[in-house]
Parts: sequence; structure tokens; C-alpha cells
Amino acid sequence: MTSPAPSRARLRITHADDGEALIRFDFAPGEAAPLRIPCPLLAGESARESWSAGEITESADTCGAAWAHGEHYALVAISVDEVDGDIAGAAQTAYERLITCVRPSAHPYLLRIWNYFGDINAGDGDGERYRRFCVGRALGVDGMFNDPPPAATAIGGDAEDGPARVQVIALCARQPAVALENPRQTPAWRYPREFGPVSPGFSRGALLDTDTDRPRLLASGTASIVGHVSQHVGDIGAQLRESLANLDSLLAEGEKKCGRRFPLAACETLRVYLRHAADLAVAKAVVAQSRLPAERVLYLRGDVCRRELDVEIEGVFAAE
Ligand code: 3EB
Repeated sequence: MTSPAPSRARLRITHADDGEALIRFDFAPGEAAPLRIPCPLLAGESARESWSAGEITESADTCGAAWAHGEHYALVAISVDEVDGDIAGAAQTAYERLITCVRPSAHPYLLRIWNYFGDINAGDGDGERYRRFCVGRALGVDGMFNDPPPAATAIGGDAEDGPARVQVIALCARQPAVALENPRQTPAWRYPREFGPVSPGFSRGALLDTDTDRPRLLASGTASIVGHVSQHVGDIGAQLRESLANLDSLLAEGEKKCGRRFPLAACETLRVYLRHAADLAVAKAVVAQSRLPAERVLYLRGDVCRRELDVEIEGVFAAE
């Protein structure tokens, strides 16, 4: 006899300020903190995004790291100061610490990672800080990390007071996710050499809780890229429409993998990162033409890791 699928969602994302949440992202300005995102909120109904996962059994926030453990999910957030602007070294240290802390734990699987650091597009060619970050990340992880890699976001935030630092926030779990790739896009781990010495280690998305009746689809940072080529350079509206087409395609891929639909209307949260705050009105108009629930969308100022692109989106979708 098989037991029935659990009916309660293991994970729920809201824009409430849930003090009991496993991950409580904070977009409000203030002192540096592991869950404070250095991307100013341009528009949206809340400066919080709460990832609630049931009861938290243990948590701590100390020495630039924060962690929390629930039953199925755990949070690990690690910030590492750059020494003399060495973003590769800081990324390597952050990922070494992350792997060291996560692998022997009850939640050894990395499902979803957010990476934030300043001046992401500074430097040229292979010296660009984003590419140096990719090199450091690859040096810091283990073999399991890329097999398959977690869903992820990498965004350049605004400069804060204090030392430059890389912030890594990870959703970890007892069980692996189902990694998703996007049929419209080249897997990032197969990008050609022109994009840097080390391919970015992330999957386009992740399916969670497919053993329950409330699966979730987590979409990685999604930009105006078809194949591996940036599209609509200089046209923010067209870039956002292309990003939404990529999102549609990812949601369809999720349905193919688990037999459940992930409609845009069932979006729990969507972040829109804009390089230029002045693009907000155009971005809102494009989103208004989609089936996304407007009240679930947060607009943040942030730099996309490809310098020629001006917008990136990410989000979470509940199965219908
Ligand atoms: C792209 O599709 C855009 O390096 O972890 C998106 C999501 C991007 C995650 C990462 C980079 C990362 O290539 C960039």
C-alpha cells in the first residue's frame, strides 16, 4: 500500500513579514545583514519576501552567516568580505564554507542559490568581475554541486557602507529537486568559451516537492537570451517580453517533467531586476500585459551579469 501524498504545501512564499519564515528576504535599506538584499525596491507591495516551510527547529545569525533548519528545508546564508577586490577569492571561500556546512547536515542538497555582489560588470574580458566570480564558485564547490547544479540568480547590487562582499543565500533540502533546463536556451554549464573561462554553474529551474500534491517550480534568473545569444540589446520592453517567453517555456518544461501545470496566474513571487530605475514604467506595462498577478511582482534595482542586458526575472510558481 502506498501512503497518500501529503496535502499541505511544504513551502509557501508570501510578501508578508513572517517572523517564523525559513528565509525572510529583506529589500529595505539598512545595515548589511545576511538576508538583506542590496537591490533597492523600486515598486511592489512589500519590501519582504517570506519563504515559509513549517516549524523552524534551530536557527542562528552570527559572524556574517545565518542558518535555519526546518523539517524538509534549511537555509544557509554566507557573506564573505572581498580582500583587495578579489571577487574570485571571496566567492571561492563562500562556496567552500557553504559546501562544508551543508553536505554533512540533514539537508545536504542545494536546490536554489542567490548570489549578490557589487560592480558585477566591472573589468574587461575574462577579468570581468562576474566571470571571476564564476571561476571562484567553480573552485569552491564539490563534484556533487554540478550534478546537476542548483537553480540560481547572480545579480550586482548597489554599493553599501563597509567592505565589498559577496552574499550567498542557499535553500537546502533533505531531498534533491528535479533540475530543469530551458529548451529555448543553451544550458549555462554549456556556454561557449566567449562567455568566460568557466561556465556558470546553475540550472534554469528546479521542481520541488513533486512527491506532494503542491509542487513548486523555482525559476532561476531569466534574461533575454535565446540559445546563448543576448537579444534586443537596448530595448527594455522587448528584453522583458523575451524573458517572459523564456519563463513560459520553462513552465511548460516543468509540466512535461511532473505532469502538473504551472500557470503564470499561480505565481507566488516574481522579482524583476532592472539595471535602470527609469525603466520601471515600461517594465510594469509589459508585466500588465501578461497573466502574472501584479500584486505578486517586486521591482528591484540590480545589474544583470551580462552587461548588454538591462532586465532579469526570477520567480516561484505553485502547481495548479
Ligand atoms: C544567464 O542566463 C543570465 O551565474 O548563477 C542567471 C542566473 C545568470 C544565474 C549564475 C547567471 C547565474 O546567463 C545570468
